[in-house]
Amino acid sequence: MRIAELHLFTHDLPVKDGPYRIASGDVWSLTTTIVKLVTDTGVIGWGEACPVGPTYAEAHAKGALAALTELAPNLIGADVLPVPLHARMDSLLYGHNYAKSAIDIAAFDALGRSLNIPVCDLLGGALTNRVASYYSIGVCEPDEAARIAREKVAEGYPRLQIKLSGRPVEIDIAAMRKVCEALEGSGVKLAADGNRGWSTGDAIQFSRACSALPFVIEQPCNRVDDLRTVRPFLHHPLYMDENGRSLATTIEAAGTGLVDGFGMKVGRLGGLHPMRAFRDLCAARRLPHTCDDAWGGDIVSAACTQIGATVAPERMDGVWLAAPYVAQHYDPDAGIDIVGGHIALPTGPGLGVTPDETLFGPPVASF
Ligand code: 0XW
Ligand code: MG
Repeated sequence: MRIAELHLFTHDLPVKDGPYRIASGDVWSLTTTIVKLVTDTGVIGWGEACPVGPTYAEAHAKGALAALTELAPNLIGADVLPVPLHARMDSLLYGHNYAKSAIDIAAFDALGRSLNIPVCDLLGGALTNRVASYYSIGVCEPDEAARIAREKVAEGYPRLQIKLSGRPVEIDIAAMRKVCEALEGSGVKLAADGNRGWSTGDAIQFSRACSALPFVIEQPCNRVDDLRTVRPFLHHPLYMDENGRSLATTIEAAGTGLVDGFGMKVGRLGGLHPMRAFRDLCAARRLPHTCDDAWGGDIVSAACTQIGATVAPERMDGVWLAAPYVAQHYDPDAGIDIVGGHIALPTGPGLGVTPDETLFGPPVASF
Protein backbone atom coordinates (compact mmCIF):
# COMPACT_ATOMS: atom_id res chain seq x y z
CA MET A 1 0.00 0.00 0.00
CA ARG A 2 1.43 3.34 -1.05
CA ILE A 3 0.80 7.00 -0.29
CA ALA A 4 -1.32 8.55 -3.04
CA GLU A 5 -2.20 11.93 -1.52
CA LEU A 6 -1.11 14.06 1.41
CA HIS A 7 -3.11 17.07 2.63
CA LEU A 8 -1.87 19.46 5.31
CA PHE A 9 -4.17 21.50 7.55
CA THR A 10 -3.50 23.94 10.37
CA HIS A 11 -5.92 24.42 13.23
CA ASP A 12 -5.90 26.62 16.34
CA LEU A 13 -6.30 25.07 19.76
CA PRO A 14 -6.98 27.84 22.31
CA VAL A 15 -6.02 26.70 25.83
CA LYS A 16 -9.23 26.13 27.81
CA ASP A 17 -9.08 28.06 31.13
CA GLY A 18 -5.57 29.17 30.07
CA PRO A 19 -2.82 29.85 30.33
CA TYR A 20 -0.96 26.58 30.79
CA ARG A 21 2.12 27.73 32.70
CA ILE A 22 5.48 25.98 32.32
CA ALA A 23 9.02 27.22 32.93
CA SER A 24 9.49 28.05 29.24
CA GLY A 25 6.51 30.42 29.29
CA ASP A 26 2.73 30.79 29.34
CA VAL A 27 0.76 28.99 26.70
CA TRP A 28 -2.52 30.58 25.58
CA SER A 29 -3.15 29.02 22.19
CA LEU A 30 -1.41 26.43 20.04
CA THR A 31 -1.43 25.91 16.32
CA THR A 32 -1.60 22.25 15.42
CA THR A 33 -0.65 20.79 12.03
CA ILE A 34 -2.78 17.95 10.74
CA VAL A 35 -1.94 15.43 8.02
CA LYS A 36 -4.53 13.56 5.97
CA LEU A 37 -2.92 10.65 4.17
CA VAL A 38 -4.79 8.85 1.38
CA THR A 39 -3.45 5.53 0.15
CA ASP A 40 -3.55 4.15 -3.38
CA THR A 41 -6.26 1.80 -2.12
CA GLY A 42 -8.42 4.72 -0.96
CA VAL A 43 -7.81 4.32 2.80
CA ILE A 44 -7.51 7.54 4.84
CA GLY A 45 -5.15 7.99 7.81
CA TRP A 46 -4.76 11.02 10.08
CA GLY A 47 -1.66 12.41 11.77
CA GLU A 48 -0.91 15.49 13.88
CA ALA A 49 2.03 17.49 15.24
CA CYS A 50 1.54 20.22 17.85
CA PRO A 51 4.59 21.65 19.65
CA VAL A 52 3.67 23.32 22.96
CA GLY A 53 4.80 26.80 21.84
CA PRO A 54 8.18 27.78 20.40
CA THR A 55 10.31 27.59 23.57
CA TYR A 56 9.55 24.21 25.15
CA ALA A 57 11.65 22.27 22.65
CA GLU A 58 13.45 22.82 19.37
CA ALA A 59 10.12 22.55 17.61
CA HIS A 60 7.50 25.07 16.62
CA ALA A 61 4.26 25.12 14.67
CA LYS A 62 5.57 26.88 11.58
CA GLY A 63 8.54 24.53 11.58
CA ALA A 64 6.20 21.53 11.52
CA LEU A 65 4.38 22.90 8.50
CA ALA A 66 7.61 23.85 6.70
CA ALA A 67 9.14 20.42 7.29
CA LEU A 68 5.97 18.63 6.18
CA THR A 69 5.80 20.79 3.06
CA GLU A 70 9.39 19.77 2.30
CA LEU A 71 8.65 16.06 2.87
CA ALA A 72 5.16 15.60 1.47
CA PRO A 73 5.69 15.94 -2.31
CA ASN A 74 8.50 13.39 -2.16
CA LEU A 75 6.42 10.93 -0.16
CA ILE A 76 3.82 10.44 -2.87
CA GLY A 77 4.29 6.84 -4.00
CA ALA A 78 6.13 5.87 -0.78
CA ASP A 79 5.32 2.63 1.05
CA VAL A 80 3.16 3.23 4.15
CA LEU A 81 4.93 0.47 6.12
CA PRO A 82 6.97 2.11 8.89
CA VAL A 83 10.49 0.86 8.08
CA PRO A 84 10.56 1.97 4.42
CA LEU A 85 8.54 5.08 5.25
CA HIS A 86 11.02 6.28 7.91
CA ALA A 87 13.94 5.42 5.63
CA ARG A 88 12.36 7.56 2.92
CA MET A 89 11.64 10.45 5.30
CA ASP A 90 15.19 10.34 6.68
CA SER A 91 16.59 10.41 3.15
CA LEU A 92 14.66 13.62 2.50
CA LEU A 93 15.14 15.59 5.73
CA TYR A 94 17.57 15.29 8.62
CA GLY A 95 15.97 15.51 12.05
CA HIS A 96 12.65 17.37 12.44
CA ASN A 97 11.26 14.33 14.21
CA TYR A 98 8.13 16.11 15.38
CA ALA A 99 7.05 16.74 11.78
CA LYS A 100 7.89 13.18 10.69
CA SER A 101 5.78 11.97 13.61
CA ALA A 102 2.61 13.34 11.99
CA ILE A 103 3.28 11.27 8.84
CA ASP A 104 4.18 8.20 10.90
CA ILE A 105 0.92 8.47 12.89
CA ALA A 106 -1.15 8.92 9.72
CA ALA A 107 0.53 5.86 8.16
CA PHE A 108 -0.20 3.72 11.25
CA ASP A 109 -3.80 4.91 11.18
CA ALA A 110 -4.14 3.97 7.50
CA LEU A 111 -2.48 0.59 8.03
CA GLY A 112 -4.76 -0.23 10.94
CA ARG A 113 -7.85 0.81 9.00
CA SER A 114 -6.83 -1.21 5.95
CA LEU A 115 -6.40 -4.34 8.11
CA ASN A 116 -9.42 -3.48 10.29
CA ILE A 117 -7.32 -3.65 13.46
CA PRO A 118 -6.43 -1.00 16.05
CA VAL A 119 -3.00 0.66 16.00
CA CYS A 120 -2.14 -0.96 19.36
CA ASP A 121 -2.22 -4.35 17.55
CA LEU A 122 0.27 -3.04 15.00
CA LEU A 123 2.45 -1.99 17.94
CA GLY A 124 2.50 -5.48 19.40
CA GLY A 125 -0.80 -5.63 21.26
CA ALA A 126 -2.51 -3.93 24.18
CA LEU A 127 -2.01 -5.01 27.80
CA THR A 128 -4.92 -2.92 29.04
CA ASN A 129 -7.94 -1.11 27.66
CA ARG A 130 -7.91 1.43 30.52
CA VAL A 131 -4.74 3.43 30.19
CA ALA A 132 -3.41 5.36 33.19
CA SER A 133 -2.99 9.11 32.74
CA TYR A 134 -1.37 11.76 34.87
CA TYR A 135 -2.25 15.36 35.58
CA SER A 136 0.30 18.12 35.19
CA ILE A 137 -0.10 21.00 37.66
CA GLY A 138 1.23 24.19 36.03
CA VAL A 139 3.66 26.51 37.82
CA CYS A 140 1.59 28.19 40.54
CA GLU A 141 1.65 29.26 44.20
CA PRO A 142 2.22 26.46 46.76
CA ASP A 143 -1.32 26.58 48.24
CA GLU A 144 -2.89 26.54 44.79
CA ALA A 145 -0.72 23.58 43.76
CA ALA A 146 -1.85 21.67 46.87
CA ARG A 147 -5.50 22.51 46.17
CA ILE A 148 -5.25 21.22 42.60
CA ALA A 149 -3.40 18.11 43.81
CA ARG A 150 -6.27 17.26 46.22
CA GLU A 151 -8.81 17.84 43.48
CA LYS A 152 -7.00 15.61 40.98
CA VAL A 153 -6.49 12.79 43.49
CA ALA A 154 -10.22 12.90 44.19
CA GLU A 155 -10.84 12.63 40.43
CA GLY A 156 -8.86 9.37 40.38
CA TYR A 157 -5.51 10.27 38.82
CA PRO A 158 -2.89 7.64 39.75
CA ARG A 159 -0.04 10.10 39.19
CA LEU A 160 0.54 13.86 39.30
CA GLN A 161 3.30 16.00 37.92
CA ILE A 162 4.06 19.46 39.26
CA LYS A 163 5.73 22.05 37.07
CA LEU A 164 8.51 23.95 38.81
CA SER A 165 11.39 26.40 38.19
CA GLY A 166 11.52 29.87 36.64
CA ARG A 167 11.29 31.46 40.11
CA PRO A 168 13.29 31.31 43.37
CA VAL A 169 13.88 27.64 44.20
CA GLU A 170 12.61 28.26 47.75
CA ILE A 171 9.09 28.69 46.33
CA ASP A 172 9.46 25.40 44.44
CA ILE A 173 10.52 23.69 47.66
CA ALA A 174 7.51 25.14 49.51
CA ALA A 175 5.17 24.06 46.69
CA MET A 176 6.60 20.53 46.70
CA ARG A 177 6.17 20.20 50.48
CA LYS A 178 2.55 21.37 50.29
CA VAL A 179 1.74 19.01 47.44
CA CYS A 180 3.35 16.05 49.23
CA GLU A 181 1.35 16.90 52.35
CA ALA A 182 -1.82 16.97 50.26
CA LEU A 183 -0.99 13.56 48.73
CA GLU A 184 0.08 11.83 51.92
CA GLY A 185 -1.45 8.37 52.23
CA SER A 186 -3.10 8.58 48.80
CA GLY A 187 -0.64 6.26 47.03
CA VAL A 188 -0.59 8.67 44.10
CA LYS A 189 2.78 8.87 42.32
CA LEU A 190 4.40 12.27 41.92
CA ALA A 191 6.94 13.89 39.59
CA ALA A 192 8.65 17.26 40.04
CA ASP A 193 9.25 18.63 36.56
CA GLY A 194 11.90 21.35 36.31
CA ASN A 195 11.42 21.58 32.51
CA ARG A 196 15.14 22.44 32.05
CA GLY A 197 14.69 25.57 34.17
CA TRP A 198 16.89 24.95 37.20
CA SER A 199 20.62 25.53 37.48
CA THR A 200 22.52 22.49 38.68
CA GLY A 201 22.78 24.22 42.08
CA ASP A 202 19.01 24.76 42.26
CA ALA A 203 18.34 21.13 41.41
CA ILE A 204 20.70 19.84 44.09
CA GLN A 205 19.30 22.27 46.67
CA PHE A 206 15.72 21.30 45.80
CA SER A 207 16.39 17.59 46.11
CA ARG A 208 18.31 17.98 49.38
CA ALA A 209 15.58 20.16 50.94
CA CYS A 210 12.93 17.57 50.00
CA SER A 211 15.05 14.48 50.62
CA ALA A 212 12.46 12.72 52.79
CA LEU A 213 9.62 13.23 50.32
CA PRO A 214 8.69 10.57 47.73
CA PHE A 215 8.79 11.77 44.13
CA VAL A 216 10.87 11.62 40.98
CA ILE A 217 12.67 14.62 39.51
CA GLU A 218 12.07 15.15 35.80
CA GLN A 219 14.40 17.10 33.49
CA PRO A 220 15.68 19.47 36.19
CA CYS A 221 18.33 21.24 34.08
CA ASN A 222 18.98 22.11 30.48
CA ARG A 223 21.61 19.70 29.18
CA VAL A 224 22.49 16.01 29.38
CA ASP A 225 25.80 17.08 30.93
CA ASP A 226 23.89 18.95 33.64
CA LEU A 227 22.02 15.73 34.44
CA ARG A 228 25.38 13.97 34.74
CA THR A 229 26.56 16.72 37.11
CA VAL A 230 23.56 16.61 39.45
CA ARG A 231 22.93 12.86 39.35
CA PRO A 232 25.33 11.86 42.20
CA PHE A 233 23.93 14.56 44.51
CA LEU A 234 20.22 13.87 44.05
CA HIS A 235 18.10 12.17 46.71
CA HIS A 236 15.41 11.30 44.17
CA PRO A 237 15.12 9.16 41.05
CA LEU A 238 16.02 11.14 37.94
CA TYR A 239 13.92 11.17 34.76
CA MET A 240 14.91 12.55 31.38
CA ASP A 241 12.31 14.35 29.29
CA GLU A 242 13.31 17.18 26.91
CA ASN A 243 16.87 15.85 26.49
CA GLY A 244 15.57 12.52 25.14
CA ARG A 245 15.61 13.80 21.58
CA SER A 246 16.37 10.58 19.76
CA LEU A 247 16.55 6.85 20.29
CA ALA A 248 20.34 7.19 20.40
CA THR A 249 20.22 9.64 23.34
CA THR A 250 17.73 7.53 25.24
CA ILE A 251 19.71 4.32 24.68
CA GLU A 252 22.79 6.02 26.10
CA ALA A 253 20.91 7.50 29.05
CA ALA A 254 19.35 4.13 29.88
CA GLY A 255 22.48 2.10 29.18
CA THR A 256 24.82 4.23 31.27
CA GLY A 257 22.41 4.38 34.21
CA LEU A 258 22.14 8.16 33.91
CA VAL A 259 18.39 8.08 34.50
CA ASP A 260 15.75 6.01 36.30
CA GLY A 261 13.00 6.69 33.79
CA PHE A 262 11.72 8.99 31.09
CA GLY A 263 9.00 11.45 30.32
CA MET A 264 8.69 10.63 26.64
CA LYS A 265 6.98 12.33 23.72
CA VAL A 266 5.91 10.40 20.62
CA GLY A 267 6.65 13.45 18.45
CA ARG A 268 10.11 14.05 19.83
CA LEU A 269 11.23 10.56 18.78
CA GLY A 270 9.56 10.81 15.38
CA GLY A 271 6.36 8.82 15.80
CA LEU A 272 4.96 5.48 16.90
CA HIS A 273 7.60 3.40 15.10
CA PRO A 274 10.57 4.77 17.12
CA MET A 275 8.33 4.98 20.21
CA ARG A 276 7.78 1.22 20.00
CA ALA A 277 11.56 0.70 19.98
CA PHE A 278 11.89 3.08 22.94
CA ARG A 279 9.19 1.13 24.83
CA ASP A 280 11.07 -2.11 24.27
CA LEU A 281 14.46 -0.76 25.30
CA CYS A 282 12.90 0.63 28.49
CA ALA A 283 11.36 -2.80 29.12
CA ALA A 284 14.77 -4.43 28.69
CA ARG A 285 16.23 -2.11 31.37
CA ARG A 286 13.04 -2.13 33.49
CA LEU A 287 12.74 1.62 33.27
CA PRO A 288 9.38 3.33 33.72
CA HIS A 289 8.25 6.02 31.31
CA THR A 290 5.33 8.09 30.11
CA CYS A 291 3.85 8.08 26.58
CA ASP A 292 2.94 11.70 25.85
CA ASP A 293 3.16 14.30 23.23
CA ALA A 294 3.79 17.98 23.82
CA TRP A 295 0.22 18.97 22.90
CA GLY A 296 -2.46 18.12 20.36
CA GLY A 297 -6.09 17.18 19.77
CA ASP A 298 -7.81 13.82 19.31
CA ILE A 299 -5.30 12.47 16.77
CA VAL A 300 -2.28 12.91 19.03
CA SER A 301 -4.38 11.77 22.02
CA ALA A 302 -5.34 8.57 20.23
CA ALA A 303 -1.76 7.88 19.12
CA CYS A 304 -0.42 8.28 22.69
CA THR A 305 -3.21 6.11 24.09
CA GLN A 306 -2.61 3.35 21.51
CA ILE A 307 1.10 3.06 22.38
CA GLY A 308 0.38 3.63 26.09
CA ALA A 309 -1.92 0.59 26.12
CA THR A 310 1.00 -1.61 25.00
CA VAL A 311 3.28 -0.65 27.92
CA ALA A 312 3.41 -3.01 30.89
CA PRO A 313 1.36 -1.29 33.62
CA GLU A 314 4.20 -1.63 36.17
CA ARG A 315 6.44 0.49 33.93
CA MET A 316 3.69 2.84 32.85
CA ASP A 317 3.90 6.34 34.30
CA GLY A 318 0.92 7.50 32.33
CA VAL A 319 -0.26 9.02 29.09
CA TRP A 320 -0.54 12.77 29.42
CA LEU A 321 -3.11 14.37 27.15
CA ALA A 322 -3.84 18.00 26.37
CA ALA A 323 -7.53 16.97 26.30
CA PRO A 324 -8.46 18.85 29.53
CA TYR A 325 -7.25 22.07 27.87
CA VAL A 326 -8.80 21.50 24.44
CA ALA A 327 -12.37 22.79 24.03
CA GLN A 328 -13.50 20.76 21.04
CA HIS A 329 -13.06 17.16 19.93
CA TYR A 330 -12.11 16.50 16.30
CA ASP A 331 -14.23 13.36 16.46
CA PRO A 332 -17.69 14.32 17.76
CA ASP A 333 -18.59 10.69 18.54
CA ALA A 334 -15.38 9.03 19.75
CA GLY A 335 -13.21 11.91 21.04
CA ILE A 336 -10.58 10.94 23.61
CA ASP A 337 -11.15 12.05 27.21
CA ILE A 338 -9.62 11.37 30.60
CA VAL A 339 -12.21 9.97 32.99
CA GLY A 340 -11.27 9.13 36.57
CA GLY A 341 -7.59 9.71 35.70
CA HIS A 342 -7.67 7.03 32.99
CA ILE A 343 -8.25 6.88 29.24
CA ALA A 344 -10.42 4.29 27.54
CA LEU A 345 -8.58 2.67 24.64
CA PRO A 346 -10.53 3.58 21.47
CA THR A 347 -12.36 0.62 19.99
CA GLY A 348 -12.37 1.33 16.25
CA PRO A 349 -9.76 0.36 13.65
CA GLY A 350 -6.61 2.44 13.20
CA LEU A 351 -6.30 5.20 15.77
CA GLY A 352 -10.00 4.77 16.59
CA VAL A 353 -10.88 8.42 15.99
CA THR A 354 -12.32 9.92 12.81
CA PRO A 355 -11.88 13.68 12.65
CA ASP A 356 -14.64 15.88 11.30
CA GLU A 357 -12.60 17.37 8.47
CA THR A 358 -14.84 20.42 8.14
CA LEU A 359 -13.40 21.72 11.44
CA PHE A 360 -10.03 22.28 9.80
CA GLY A 361 -11.15 24.32 6.78
CA PRO A 362 -9.48 23.81 3.41
CA PRO A 363 -5.97 22.25 3.35
CA VAL A 364 -3.09 24.75 3.42
CA ALA A 365 -1.22 22.46 1.04
CA SER A 366 -2.10 19.34 -0.96
CA PHE A 367 0.22 16.93 -2.74
C1 0XW B 1 3.32 17.68 30.90
N1 0XW B 1 3.77 17.61 29.52
C2 0XW B 1 3.65 16.26 29.04
C3 0XW B 1 2.89 18.55 28.74
C4 0XW B 1 3.69 19.69 28.21
O1 0XW B 1 3.89 19.51 26.85
C5 0XW B 1 5.00 19.60 28.93
C6 0XW B 1 5.15 18.14 29.23
C7 0XW B 1 6.28 17.78 30.15
O2 0XW B 1 6.23 16.80 30.92
O3 0XW B 1 7.33 18.44 30.13
MG1 MG C 1 8.37 16.91 31.42
